[in-house]
Amino acid sequence: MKATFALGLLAAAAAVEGHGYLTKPSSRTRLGSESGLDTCPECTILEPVSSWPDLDVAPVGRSGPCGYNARVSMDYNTPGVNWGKTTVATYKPGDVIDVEWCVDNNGDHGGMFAYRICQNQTLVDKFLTPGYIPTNDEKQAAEDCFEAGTLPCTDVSGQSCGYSPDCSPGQACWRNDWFTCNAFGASSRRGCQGVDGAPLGSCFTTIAGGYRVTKKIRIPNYASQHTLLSFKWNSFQTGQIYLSCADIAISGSGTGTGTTTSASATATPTGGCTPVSTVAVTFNELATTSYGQNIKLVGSIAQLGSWNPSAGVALSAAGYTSGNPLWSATVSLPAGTTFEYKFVNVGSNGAVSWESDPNRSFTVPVGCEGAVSVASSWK
Ligand SMILES: *[C@@H]1O[C@H](CO)[C@@H](O)[C@H](O)[C@H]1NC(C)=O
Ligand SMILES: *[C@@H]1O[C@H](CO)[C@@H](O)[C@H](O)[C@H]1NC(C)=O
Ligand SMILES: [Cu+2]
Repeated sequence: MKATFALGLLAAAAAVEGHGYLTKPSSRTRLGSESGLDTCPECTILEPVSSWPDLDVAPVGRSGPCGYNARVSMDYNTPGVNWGKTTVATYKPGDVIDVEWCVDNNGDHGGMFAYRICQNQTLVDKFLTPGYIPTNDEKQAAEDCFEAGTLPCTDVSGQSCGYSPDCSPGQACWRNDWFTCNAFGASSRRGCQGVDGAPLGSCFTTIAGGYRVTKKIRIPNYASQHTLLSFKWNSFQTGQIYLSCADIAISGSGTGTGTTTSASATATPTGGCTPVSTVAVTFNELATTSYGQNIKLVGSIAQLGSWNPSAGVALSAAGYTSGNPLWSATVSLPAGTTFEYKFVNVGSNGAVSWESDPNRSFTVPVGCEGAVSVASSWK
């Protein structure tokens, strides 16, 4: 009896110490810490939840995809004093970039972690609005989108993507799209700190000093002037999940948008590839239409009809369902072209209704990617 009781106390003590957060690119949590408002950036915890072996089952609740730090009552799902209002890094679609999180010396619970991007701007915008705290339903809807937008380890060629030594074949954690920490009970290079084997103090935590954990991820072929990179670490030892996010831009132009505040957040080109001159840009627009109506793409360049709807590009409804009213078209455009555009709804009698202002804008990426896609919803 006594032994069991003592073990219970130990487990409870372990559960309130340590932990980790996204440091590169600079997460909202890191900026909260650097502003002096968050006295324990590694303490943004979602608990108690089922974090293992199924990495996807726990609802995020108020933690949302950006994290809630109950210790300092800080909700990182809304812009704060010096985070969330501007982007901290600008990447290009297809870039392979270095990312880093920091695990505390007292709270290295092992397990697995992932980086995610939600490609639905409507959902993400809720997290970019100063003064607005998303509801738990909005947090969960965004989390589901982030889960669907997991950036697989296996997307980066040359990166080794192993299975968790604490997971067995057949368990839900037996997957290598997520990244894994080393064995929780290993005698050397154990847990998450063992991934890099970096020295204590190689990143900042407030409890017992941190160990950096670095990986590479590939930015998807998606464009947004302001979106979020969410980090999620599922603990093996405790029923805990750690969430944090960073404000980033994904842009073909790579200039004039956002500011890079962390040198290591600078995008690293994939290298060794041949730049393309023409890019196939696929526009995926969600627009609910009734029978006889069609969606067209009209914009400032000749390829998009020079703002003349009759000369615009007709979208296809081949992928349209009532649950996912998808219209799409692919247009070949010269790399580096910048243009404005809108979608129009053309009725069966030819009447044209335009999306609301402002105009949308896009710059075709310059680089090695021959194809990109742009997702949007009728506005
Ligand atoms: C994006 O989210 C909105 C709001 O939940 C939803 O209505 C829309 O269908 C989503 N778009 C896609 C492409 O899933
Ligand atoms: C959108 O572009 C059209 C054509 O250049 C222009 O007339 C209109 O003022 C633009 N709308 C906004 C809100 O800037
Ligand atoms: Cu912990």
